[in-house]
Amino acid sequence: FRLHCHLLWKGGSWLLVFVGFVAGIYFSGARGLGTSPAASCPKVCIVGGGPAGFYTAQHLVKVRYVDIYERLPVPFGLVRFGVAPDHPEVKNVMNTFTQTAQHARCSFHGNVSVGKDVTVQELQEAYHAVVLSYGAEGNRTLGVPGEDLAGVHSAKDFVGWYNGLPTNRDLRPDLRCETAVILGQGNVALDVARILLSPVDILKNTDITQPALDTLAESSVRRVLIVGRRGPLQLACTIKELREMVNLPGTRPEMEASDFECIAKMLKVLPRPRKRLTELLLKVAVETPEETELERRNSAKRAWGFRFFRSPVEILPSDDLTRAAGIRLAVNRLEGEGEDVWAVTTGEVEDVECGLVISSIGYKSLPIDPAVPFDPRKHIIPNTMGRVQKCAGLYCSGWVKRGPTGVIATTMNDSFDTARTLLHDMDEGTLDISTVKPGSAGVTTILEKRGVKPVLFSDWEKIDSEESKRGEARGKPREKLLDVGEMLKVAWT
Ligand SMILES: Cc1cc2nc3c(=O)[nH]c(=O)nc-3n(C[C@H](O)[C@H](O)[C@H](O)COP(=O)(O)OP(=O)(O)OC[C@H]3O[C@@H](n4cnc5c(N)ncnc54)[C@H](O)[C@@H]3O)c2cc1C
Ligand SMILES: NC(=O)c1ccc[n+]([C@@H]2O[C@H](COP(=O)([O-])OP(=O)(O)OC[C@H]3O[C@@H](n4cnc5c(N)ncnc54)[C@H](OP(=O)(O)O)[C@@H]3O)[C@@H](O)[C@H]2O)c1
Ligand SMILES: *[C@@H]1O[C@H](CO)[C@@H](O)[C@H](O)[C@H]1NC(C)=O
Ligand SMILES: *[C@@H]1O[C@H](CO)[C@@H](O)[C@H](O)[C@H]1NC(C)=O
Ligand SMILES: CC(=O)N[C@H]1CO[C@H](CO)[C@@H](O)[C@@H]1O
Repeated sequence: FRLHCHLLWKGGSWLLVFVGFVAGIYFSGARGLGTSPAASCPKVCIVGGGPAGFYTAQHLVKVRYVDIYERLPVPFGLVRFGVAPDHPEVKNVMNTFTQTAQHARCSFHGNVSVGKDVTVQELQEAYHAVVLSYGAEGNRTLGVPGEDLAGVHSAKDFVGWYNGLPTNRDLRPDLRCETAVILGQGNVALDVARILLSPVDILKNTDITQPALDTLAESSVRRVLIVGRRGPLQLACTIKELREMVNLPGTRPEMEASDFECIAKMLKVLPRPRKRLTELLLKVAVETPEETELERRNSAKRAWGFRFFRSPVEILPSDDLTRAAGIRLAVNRLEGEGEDVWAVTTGEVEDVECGLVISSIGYKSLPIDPAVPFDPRKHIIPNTMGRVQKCAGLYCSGWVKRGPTGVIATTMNDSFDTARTLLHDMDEGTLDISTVKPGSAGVTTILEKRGVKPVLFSDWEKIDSEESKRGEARGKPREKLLDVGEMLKVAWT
């Protein structure tokens, strides 16, 4: 076992390995691969194969063995199942993740649901450290009557549907209505609005799933309202995403000028990113457009707009009570000052007719295993700089560490931070790595007993090439497999 360990380690201690082997001497108690060839290999595993998992691994593989356990047979988390199909450049990070997965000290084990197929305690018995990077797989709920009606979806499910997440394959949203209301004004809300309104010609060469493309081609949705409980100065999307809406072919903005009273005079006190976002918003919402823009808007068949100062009160049912036919919104005013501004209702309400309601008010992490502490209020794993509180050897990174906000670069930074914390603990001796642990060999035995067969990275590469092949036939970068059973079949043949 130790010899095997040494042979895998290519990082500059070959001579020592040789000397150690010939002499048959095994030093004991030494810590860290680099310090002595005879030290046991400290082993780390990561739960979740999204950006947090891969970036944590990227930093750790420089000096440690790292195994990644992922529930799905396919890697990359929200880069595959979240990032919009018309943002292919964002998905280039998959190349970096692939390099990490192919590193000699990294291995990927898909189709393993931690908390179900193997417990966190079992992982801790097999590894010196376990990093939880399993993201935010739940959605926040509106908590209003009518939320369960047909025609009401969480953005998480809607996005999962057009991006081929197996659990959302059967969502089949009904798009035979004129108006869709999206609740929430973050970047996810804008992704959903853009997908609903994009000309199918733009989407057809992306990796959007074919069933979603077919449904969108038949869509009657002509108007998308993006509703926020606070005002234009609290808009949660970023400027690049707003600009994409503004420039979306075949659409015109439809705003209410009264929402923007008093905004212009605030501009000069705003910090720079907020100022630029607000300037663009004002340009679109209240300024008189130039001639060519006016013509463009007049010929547009579809419309989108923000509605501010509105909170959902109730989803209104159709006459036969079977599905959503509208939404009742409470009219708000703002209280507080500066960054700390919140909405209070004025008592006034307003009804909007719509056949589709998409709630995009944020994702939510879920507890994974009773052995892991969980903050039921913040919906994160309580941690200090990535160390799970009161659990030696447990760490966390990504959305489950910080909450469901931040772009991939933010997730990268905080994953590197967690990896540094972990290595620091190993080097300082606060994390015990003196005992020999079996690593993936131990977990594989447990999984075998339970009839769970992992999908290795080389298996995923078969799925990947099958998807590329199917995509090529349609002029798409890939046509995703939508069914776990089919993924497994391709992986294992
Ligand atoms: C719709 C959407 C679009 C986005 N678009 C962009 C964008 O264009 N640009 C950008 O920079 N950022 C974007 N982001 C943000 C970015 O996706 C996140 O910052 C990042 O994905 C968070 O990484 P994570 O690894 O913490 O979570 P995730 O990406 O969710 O990864 C978690 C992984 O853990 C796995 N997992 C869950 N439970 C278990 C379990 N029990 N056992 C094993 N594995 C498990 C999941 O299957 C998943 O693969 C977007 C986010 C969303 C929601
Ligand atoms: N292209 C990209 O770079 C991209 C694409 C998608 C996602 N992402 C990132 O992924 C992260 C998650 O995005 P997100 O859009 O889900 O989250 P988000 O940016 O936090 O936006 C959530 C929105 O929901 C609203 N909201 C929350 N609770 C509400 C409630 N109870 N009632 C009414 N409205 C409520 C928020 O309004 P309040 O402000 O009033 O709370 C906000 O408008 C973000 O950091 C985002 O930037 C990036
Ligand atoms: C969000 O998730 C809950 C379960 O946590 C579910 O019951 C609800 O229908 C989902 N959808 C919406 C729109 O909130
Ligand atoms: C990530 O960290 C670097 C270096 O500390 C910093 O310059 C950058 O702004 C950070 N990016 C994000 C998105 O937080
Ligand atoms: C988590 C998961 O999807 N596990 C699957 C792994 O593969 C077996 C088939 O061998 C499925 O039955 C499991 O559901």
